[in-house]
Amino acid sequence: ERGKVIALVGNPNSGKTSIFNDLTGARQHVGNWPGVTVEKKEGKLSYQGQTFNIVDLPGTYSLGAYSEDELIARNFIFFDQPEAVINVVDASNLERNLYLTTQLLEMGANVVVALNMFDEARARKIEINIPRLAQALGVPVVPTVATRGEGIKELVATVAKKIQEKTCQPLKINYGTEIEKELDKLEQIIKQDADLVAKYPARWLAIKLLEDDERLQAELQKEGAKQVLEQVAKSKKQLNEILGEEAEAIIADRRYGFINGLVKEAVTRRHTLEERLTLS
Ligand code: GDP
Ligand code: K
Ligand code: MG
Repeated sequence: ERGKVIALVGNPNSGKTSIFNDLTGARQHVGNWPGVTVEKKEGKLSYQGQTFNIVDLPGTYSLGAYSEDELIARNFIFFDQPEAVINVVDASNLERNLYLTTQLLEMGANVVVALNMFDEARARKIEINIPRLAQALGVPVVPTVATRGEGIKELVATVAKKIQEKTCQPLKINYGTEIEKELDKLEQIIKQDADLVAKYPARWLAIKLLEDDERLQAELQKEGAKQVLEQVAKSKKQLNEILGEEAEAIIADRRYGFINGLVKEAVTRRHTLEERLTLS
């Protein structure tokens, strides 16, 4: 019987492996992802009579189709369907790390954020309003210091609870009137294709196609999803004419705008003592 699977996802050096070690101790197995030489680490976690399989996914900044690592992470989330995803975030580098977080949330993954390197953030006087961040993202956020095992118990309890509740709504970033209009059109056509709907959330797929995701385009071509691809081409042309830029660039811009607003709302930074001394 397959135990419940929890995947660890995060930017390189966010502390994924440290959290993995905290969760699994010595109960680890190192192998390879099928067909590639990328290392795959798995381990077991026992909690209140349950056994969870923890999978450490390759470190990645995004979930596009630009590298083997990104594809492994994204395919694992869609096709292996882990019960939960722990998104390890470097609290001292929040804005950059949240790019991946928003992608996971748009995919509809069942996410809990481990706000790791919390000691680093504290040392640099970065103050994060955790309830506000959690509310804006729509998922639980647990501060951790993986190297000292701090916050790990809370993290496990939160993930176990999240798995039980199974309440995940994909995050909906507003991409602006023009793009939303094209996303709606695309979604309608995607929803007529039962095979596609069974595999991917329609809105996510629509966004990725406007972003020129090559793997998905190739996949749709192979499966003969002609109507969807035709609408993608039309929408891209339309957006380019109205907005004077590639849809891909505008979508990235809006996503960064969303993250920027989020950080402004949830993070304040006081000057460190050294900075105050040099300022005075
Ligand atoms: P990964 O690349 O995401 O797997 O990150 P690692 O677990 O290898 O951690 C990267 C570096 O950050 C290592 O030197 C860790 O010892 C360190 N590290 C991990 N978590 C923390 C933390 O919470 N606080 C601090 N200060 N360092 C950490
Ligand atoms: K590393
Ligand atoms: Mg690692």
